[in-house]
Amino acid sequence: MKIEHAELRVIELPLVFPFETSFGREETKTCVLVRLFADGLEGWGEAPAAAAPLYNEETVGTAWHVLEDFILPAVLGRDLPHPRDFPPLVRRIRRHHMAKAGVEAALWDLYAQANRISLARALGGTRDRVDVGVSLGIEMEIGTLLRRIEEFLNRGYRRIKVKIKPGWDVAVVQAIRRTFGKVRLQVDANSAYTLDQAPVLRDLDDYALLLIEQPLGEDDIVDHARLQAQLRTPICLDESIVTPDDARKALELGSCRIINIKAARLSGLTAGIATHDLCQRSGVPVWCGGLLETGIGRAANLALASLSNFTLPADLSASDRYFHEDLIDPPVTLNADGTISVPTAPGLGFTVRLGRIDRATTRKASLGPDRVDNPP
Ligand code: OSB
Ligand code: MG
Repeated sequence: MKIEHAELRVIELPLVFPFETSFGREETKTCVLVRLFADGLEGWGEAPAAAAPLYNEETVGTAWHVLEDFILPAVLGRDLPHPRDFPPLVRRIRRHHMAKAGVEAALWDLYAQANRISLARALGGTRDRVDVGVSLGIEMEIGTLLRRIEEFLNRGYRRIKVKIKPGWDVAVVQAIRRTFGKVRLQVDANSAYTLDQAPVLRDLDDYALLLIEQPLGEDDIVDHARLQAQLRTPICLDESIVTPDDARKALELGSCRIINIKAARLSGLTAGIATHDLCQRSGVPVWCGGLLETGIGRAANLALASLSNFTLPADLSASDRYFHEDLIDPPVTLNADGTISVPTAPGLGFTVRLGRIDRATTRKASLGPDRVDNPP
């Protein structure tokens, strides 16, 4: 299909409650949304770069710049029969994975709509519901976190992930185990530790965690291999895996036993599928991570998580865990069995609510083969 026109937006949406990780605290979700027009259809994608370069090196500002000046000019006016034709067009643009992923997601949405199939089916998904969990941030006091966990267990979540950092780790996990018994539990350090802190991470071995996510540096698979050799708990890498080949190398080195797949971190759904397939061939389980996406990004994650080797619960929660009002309808909801259903309608399988998106938009531009900036 020929990509006729594109629209870029920065949106800001207040979170239901602040989310604090070892790298910072967010009260508002900010990201770039990509809307592509082709053959009378429109496709939507989310580039989940944040306001500041703290999770990775991208920001909404860098994503906007690279989308406007490099990525979109490579696709506008072009005929792309399949979304897989997109990555080669932008391969020479180094990194900027989230920016690329926003366009690729919109192309997959268009492709699935044009073929009257769900995005999940277009991606090769096999499941009709996905096992999910909730990711909870660092709080001022352990009691506050325990109350949050209780609230989410009552809502039906069956897997809890908590953020850790030095000084907010073993005591927190111990309190969770004391209060909630053997609930499925995992922790995420977002690179807050160094190898000389291995003894603290070894103490976590006593708490039957599903995994420890990204304990060490985002660019360091060597020390992760040293650490994994000292731990019984599986290490799962998130930030360190930005290409399918990174996954191969980390597995070869023994840097982790599980991989978190976020299509946006990997540059798009195609690279997400490739990473999934590589892990599957190696007998390594994967799960679908999240970046507090709006319904637009979450719908794509949900479709991806329906592939067969996503065997651990996803960081995909219902709309009401993130926002008072999501950008899609119906909102994402949790089933009684702690799963989320994968939509079967064409494309994303949800209705994108343009009025709500307009109200959340803080910056907008329209780009065509002859481009018009900031139309009225
Ligand atoms: O490391 O998994 C992470 C959110 C923002 C940045 C990094 C991470 C996260 C999450 C949120 O854990 C998961 C979700 O979207 O529910
Ligand atoms: Mg993580």
